[in-house]
Amino acid sequence: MDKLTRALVEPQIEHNLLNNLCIFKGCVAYEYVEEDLRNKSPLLVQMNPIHKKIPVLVHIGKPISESSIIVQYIDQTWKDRAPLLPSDPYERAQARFWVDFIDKKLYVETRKIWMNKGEQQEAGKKEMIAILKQLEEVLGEKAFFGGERLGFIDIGLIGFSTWFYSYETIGNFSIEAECPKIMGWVKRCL
Ligand SMILES: N[C@@H](CCC(=O)N[C@@H](CS)C(=O)NCC(=O)O)C(=O)O
Repeated sequence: MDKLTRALVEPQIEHNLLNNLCIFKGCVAYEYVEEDLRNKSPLLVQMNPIHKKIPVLVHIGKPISESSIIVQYIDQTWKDRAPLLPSDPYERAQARFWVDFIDKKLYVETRKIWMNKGEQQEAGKKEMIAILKQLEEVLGEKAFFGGERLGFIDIGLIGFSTWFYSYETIGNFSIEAECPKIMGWVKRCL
């Protein structure tokens, strides 16, 4: 049985999100293992000796690390049951581009909101809203970034939404007011 050391997303949204993904609907058996990051298990250290971070997917005894690499591995391994990336090479490249954009930009800019006050915090808020507006354009009128069903970009972004409430509280602003389409998408995902 495969072991999924913590899922691809934050635990509080895990179960609802996983229900949306065919791979986790019983098509593929897996075991979910919680990690205490203050007291990392020997399994985690053994399976991800370079970064010692979650998530790690262990498939047939072999570990795969880094969220977006895990999702691409799942897509390729269970393509018939759980296609997550587009089949068209150009569209696939575009999906990878946006996940890379989310990974590189969103975390860095949103950190400014909770790490700072005053001008730097304001700059973080402005940048976060600009990033989300950009992503709203990518979403367009589709239900999900992947179209009718969750795909690579949806999985890449949804984990960040668990922090939205904290950013809004710390930064005293409303993401819903600024980016209603993104908040509508979050609700559809969950
Ligand atoms: N780039 C990695 C980041 C993984 C990551 O930062 N994991 C955090 C938890 S969300 C972690 O394991 N932190 C423990 C540590 O840094 O020691 C990915 O996308 O998988």
